[in-house]
Amino acid sequence: MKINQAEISDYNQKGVKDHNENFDFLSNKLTSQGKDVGSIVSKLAGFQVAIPSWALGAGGTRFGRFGFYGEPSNLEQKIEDVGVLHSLTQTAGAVSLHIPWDIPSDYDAIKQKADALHIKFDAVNSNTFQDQKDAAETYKYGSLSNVSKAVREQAIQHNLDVIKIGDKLGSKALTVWLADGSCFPGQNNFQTAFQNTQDSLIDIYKGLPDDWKMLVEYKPYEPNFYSTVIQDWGASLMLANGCGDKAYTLVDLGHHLPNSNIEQIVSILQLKGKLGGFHFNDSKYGDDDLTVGSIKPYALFLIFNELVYGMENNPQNPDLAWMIDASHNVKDPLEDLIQSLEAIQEAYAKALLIDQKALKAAQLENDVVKCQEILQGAYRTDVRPLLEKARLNSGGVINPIDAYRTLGVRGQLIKERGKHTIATGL
Ligand code: RM4
Ligand code: MN
Ligand code: MN
Repeated sequence: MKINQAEISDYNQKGVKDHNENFDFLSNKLTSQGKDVGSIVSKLAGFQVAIPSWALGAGGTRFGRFGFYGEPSNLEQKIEDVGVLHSLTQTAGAVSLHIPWDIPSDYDAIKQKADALHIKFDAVNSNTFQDQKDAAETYKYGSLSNVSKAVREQAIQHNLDVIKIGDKLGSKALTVWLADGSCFPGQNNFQTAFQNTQDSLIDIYKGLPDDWKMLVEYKPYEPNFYSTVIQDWGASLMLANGCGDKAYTLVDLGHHLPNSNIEQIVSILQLKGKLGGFHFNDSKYGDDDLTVGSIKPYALFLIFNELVYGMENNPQNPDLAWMIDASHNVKDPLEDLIQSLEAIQEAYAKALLIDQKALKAAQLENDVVKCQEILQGAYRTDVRPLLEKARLNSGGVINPIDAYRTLGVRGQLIKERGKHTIATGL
């Protein structure tokens, strides 16, 4: 299904008066504080976040999975779903594929479909955490870190194949996330596992086209519960440095132990020019993959504060690969993703309101109270009219969730696809 421009304009008519009033009020206030509202709105409009191909269907837990009607059952339909998100929000202009869950059967057709919907192919993700049918070797005891050379070679080859697939679609980055680790003390030799991983990553890195990046993602636990080989940003950074200039650390917000100061990690990686990508989600306990901003919106804002600072002051970093990495157990996946996109834009907009000069001055004077006032003053602003304006300027809708429901998108998808389709993914 495709949402056309006439439906969008029609829908916007009912909200445009309110929007204009709210926007003018906020814009006047911000302008009187010396803010450049036009530039904030255009930064928001330019901020595009990739949708992971595995998050368009219902997720599940190890206790079960409750399907969601009208799920996309092939890659074409997944791209159509991203198209729906993009036409409503105008901030989801990319898709990130997980291989082998989503190998295109007809590359030209997929590229055409994506082009027509203004969707680009972001980083491609390799999967060496599941065994594939007919695979010669098993990943039960690890992939790139495995004690067996044959297993490592199979995993290296898979990553090289993923690069080839991504290359045909126009992707420019490979994301490597490893489940490798151990469940019990003594099961693995930490040094051997780390060294094997480094050597394997170097072999993959050698196959990276010149204009590509390798993004090394870390995670402290799960599915292994005693140790993970790439457990934290330090391990990721060491491995990236061991590969070379085109290798970077990828931060997934859910991949930290409770109370980690993620904004500080982000900041230091940017200082070192080694922050390459970002997976957005939210969590209460572990890798919960919940809707962005649903649990800790202030932490998200603080992370964006560092990102905004880094984007302005650390040109040593590449353009970051932004992606939502979430899973949906009880919500309509598309509604959940719309909420996540909105939360990202909101945190970004609030961070853009921070008066960086005043903050620096207050820091130099050790005026702790003023520092906090500056941050919280920005955080407490209701920036939603700015988001609406950015969407309207780009041809999107004023209120994406309301529009999704008013246009009856899920109902149409069920009519087209039936009830019992199942999307590939987790
Ligand atoms: C992992 C990690 C990866 C994602 C897989 C599906 O926990 O977040 O980024 O590819 O899940
Ligand atoms: Mn992730
Ligand atoms: Mn994860």
